[in-house]
Amino acid sequence: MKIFILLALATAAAAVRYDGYQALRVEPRDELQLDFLNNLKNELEGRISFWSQPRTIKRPTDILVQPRFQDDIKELLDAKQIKYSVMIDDVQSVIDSQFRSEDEVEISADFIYSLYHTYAEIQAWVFDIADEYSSIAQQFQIATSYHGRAINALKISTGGGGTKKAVYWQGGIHAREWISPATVMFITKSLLERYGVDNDVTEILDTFDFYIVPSLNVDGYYHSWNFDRLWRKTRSVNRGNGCRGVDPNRNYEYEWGGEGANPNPCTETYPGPNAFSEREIADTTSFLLNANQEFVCFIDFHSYSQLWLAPWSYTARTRLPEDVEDHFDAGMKAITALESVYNTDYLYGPSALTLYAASGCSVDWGYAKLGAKYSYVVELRDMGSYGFLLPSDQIIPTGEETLEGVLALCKHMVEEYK
Ligand code: 0X9
Ligand code: ZN
Repeated sequence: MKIFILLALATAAAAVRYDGYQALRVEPRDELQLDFLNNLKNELEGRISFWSQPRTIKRPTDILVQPRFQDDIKELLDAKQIKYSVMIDDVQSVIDSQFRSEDEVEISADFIYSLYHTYAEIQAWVFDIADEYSSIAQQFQIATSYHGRAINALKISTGGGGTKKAVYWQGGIHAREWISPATVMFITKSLLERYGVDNDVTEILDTFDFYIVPSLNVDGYYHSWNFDRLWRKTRSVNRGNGCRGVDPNRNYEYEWGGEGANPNPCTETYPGPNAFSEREIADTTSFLLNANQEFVCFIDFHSYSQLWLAPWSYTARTRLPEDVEDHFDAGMKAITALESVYNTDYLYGPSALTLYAASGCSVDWGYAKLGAKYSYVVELRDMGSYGFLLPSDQIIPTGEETLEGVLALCKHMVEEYK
C-alpha cells in the first residue's frame, strides 16, 4: 500500500503543467526597449521562458509567463510603454487539445499523418515506410541517444551505387517543435509515393540520394510527450548542475560556444561542455562525414516563425558566404512555391542578420564542415498564434506547402547538378 501511494505521488509530480500560464507577444519598438527585454531575460532566466529571443526590433518576442508573475510583467511592460498582447491565454488548455484521445489511437493501424506521433510510433514509421517502398528506401539507425534510444533514418536511393550527390534533412532537433518531425514524415512519404508518377519528383530522386532523420532529439521528444510539453534540449545530465540538457542546435563543431549560446546549463541555449558533447549530434555528424557521399543539401527543420534561413548563423559581423547569391536564388524559389499553396507568409534571409546570432548551429556546420552548398534552417508554422503548440489540424497544410518549397529547391539543384 505504501509503495502504491509513493508511486502515485511520483507520477503526479512528474508531468509539468502549464495551467493559467500565458504566452505574451511582446513587440519592442526601439533598441532601448530591446535592451530592457534582454535585461529582463537575464534577470528572470530560469523563471520565465522566452520562446523567441529579444534580438531584433523586426520580430516580436514571445514570453511564457506563469500566473503569479503576470501582473508584474504586464505592469513593467506598460511602464516602459512596450507593446504586448496575450497570444495564448491558458497554455495548458492548448497542450491538452494536442494529445490524442484513446479513440483516435485505435482508429486505424495505418499511420495517420494528420496527428502528432510518439517516439515509438515515429521510429516504427521509419521501418514501415522502408518496407512499403523497399525497392528505393532503406531504414538504418543513424545514431543512439543519451538514454540509449535508437534514432532511425531513411535512405532513399533509386540507384547509382552511391555515386550520386546527396541530400540530408533532419527534423526534431528541438523536442517541443512537434510540427518538425510531422512535416519531415509528410514530405518524405510524398516523395516516395510520387516517384514514377510525378515527373519532377522522379527526376529529383533519380538525381540525388536522400538521407532523412524525422526525429533527431528523441530523448527530448519522449520527455515532451510524457513529462514537459515545452522541453527543448537533450536530456543529458550536466556535471555538477541539477539542470539537465544541452541545446543540440548550439552543440555543432563550427564556431561553437560563441554568440547566442549561454554557458549556464540551466538556460535553453546552453551549448554543452564542448562541441559534439551530445551523442545525438556526434553520431549523426560522424555518419554524414563518413557516408562517402557528396552532400549538396542540408536542411534542419524547426518551428516556429515561418522563416527560410541560410548561413551564417554564428554572427552577423562577418562576410556572407561566397554562395550567398545561389542561396538566395534557391531559397526565394523555395519560399515562393511554399507561399503559393496557402498564402503562408515566409521570410528568407541569412540567419544571424534576419533573426539573431546563434553559434554552434547545424546550418553553419552543414555548410562549412559537411560542405553542403544548400544548407538551410527552416522555421515552420506558425507566426505566433500557437507557437510551439501548433494544432494538429495544421500538420497536413504545413506538410503540403513545405513539400512545394523543398521540391522547388530540389528542382533548382537538379538544374545545377544533373
Ligand atoms: O535558436 C535556434 O536554434 C533556432 N530557432 S528555434 O526557435 N527553433 O530554436 C534558430 C537557429 C537559426 N540560426 C540563427 N537564428 N542564427
Ligand atoms: Zn528549433
